[in-house]
Amino acid sequence: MQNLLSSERLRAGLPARALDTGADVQYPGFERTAVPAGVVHLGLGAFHRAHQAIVFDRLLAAGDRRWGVCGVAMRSTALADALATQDGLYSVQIASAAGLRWQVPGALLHTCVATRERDRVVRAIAADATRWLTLTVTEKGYGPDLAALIVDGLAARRVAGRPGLTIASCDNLTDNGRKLQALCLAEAQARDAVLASWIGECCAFPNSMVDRIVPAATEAQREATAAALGVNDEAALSTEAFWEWVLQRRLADPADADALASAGVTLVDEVKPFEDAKLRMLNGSHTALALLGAVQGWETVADGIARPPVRRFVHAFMTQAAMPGLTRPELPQYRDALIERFANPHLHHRVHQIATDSSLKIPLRWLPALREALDAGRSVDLLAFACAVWMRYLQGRDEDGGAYALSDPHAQALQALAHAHADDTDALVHALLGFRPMWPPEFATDSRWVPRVAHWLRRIRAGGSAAALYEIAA
Ligand code: CS2
Repeated sequence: MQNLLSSERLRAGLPARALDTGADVQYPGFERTAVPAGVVHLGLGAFHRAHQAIVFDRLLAAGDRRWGVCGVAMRSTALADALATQDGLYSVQIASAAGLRWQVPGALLHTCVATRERDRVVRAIAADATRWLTLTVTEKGYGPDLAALIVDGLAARRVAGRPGLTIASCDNLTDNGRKLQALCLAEAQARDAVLASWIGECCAFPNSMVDRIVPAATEAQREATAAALGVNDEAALSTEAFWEWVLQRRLADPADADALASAGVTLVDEVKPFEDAKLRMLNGSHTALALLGAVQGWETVADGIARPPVRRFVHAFMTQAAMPGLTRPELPQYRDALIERFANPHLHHRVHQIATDSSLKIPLRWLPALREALDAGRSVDLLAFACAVWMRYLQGRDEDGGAYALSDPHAQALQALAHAHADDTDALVHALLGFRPMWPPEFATDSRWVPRVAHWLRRIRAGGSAAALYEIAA
């Protein structure tokens, strides 16, 4: 079987059908060799390659040559190297109600690895052709190492007399652009006040909301691609047809707004209504579903949605826990569309993937809604149930006795608490809600919250999560 790159049609950059397998495939619609990298992207995971890279591919196909990508894996050498041997090409399977189609985006031109080739990354950020820096480094990526890398690149740009960049965080963080800006400015300030003010004046850090469900790539996906396209692809991905990118109109080059809008990006002055709706409704219920799925032993989000009580719970969670206080237009339609997206049977979005780093996700996804519900005197039961499921999840064993490992920076500390108080529900709830890296102090003592979490954890422990779910979703 041919490697993806060895297809003559791909080399020529011609739109064509797959190698006569009959699959519906869209190849890059532009001559890739003539394109410089105008974007440096940090975090070469599946999400970027199925989201921003496809937007940039559209712009390139429309003749705007400024959006080629230098993709930086933060650590994973295997992925960056596999992509390098395929000349940056990979296939994305897109599953909608209308069926399956494939796209091979051509925007990714070069790859490198931050931990292995740091100088190359710094030079790419400083390069003349570079205009944008985009990021998908996950919640835990926003630390001093990231700031140092970006600021090294920006310092080199300034010394070379080059203009500033648009630096767009595309991670699921509240106020992602502002947070990244604060991180970079603090790092720059510690080195050199002039550099810090140059960054403040010349670089733009828009907030953004990005959305597309992109499960982690699997061997099964690689095999499906080989069967459908007749090529081997070590970096094959699958995703849904839906995507959304809402970006704050705060760009180093304001003219980029029109370019991005022409490719389907929504430019707004205020991202918050979109970001809040997405974090609380999509990501908030994703986390609740993931933890419940891990405890009940089902594999994917779609497996869960296929169960009527789970579907009822998600509907109730979005409607009663997440939606009050949100201002994105047409919330009921947004909710119904989300539940349909979760039900997509082609996605194989594993609950354990979403449960990764839950201790970092829960504060972003559940706390704002919880705080508002408490302030408004509304019931917090759906959130308390979800929280109790998280506590049960920390046991590391599903309800059929199957063991699983937690992938979470706080796993050890949390599991130690869970085991220390395994026999006493109230003590366990008290200890876990007192875990300061996750919960602000008031959530350890609030008499409208703590007893409800304890109530649901007791129900789950006594009769199992399915019975408790049946009650809460009734
Ligand atoms: C998911 C997200 O893994 C997770 O935590 O909630 O990756 C989710 O699929 C995306 O944000 C959808 O846009």
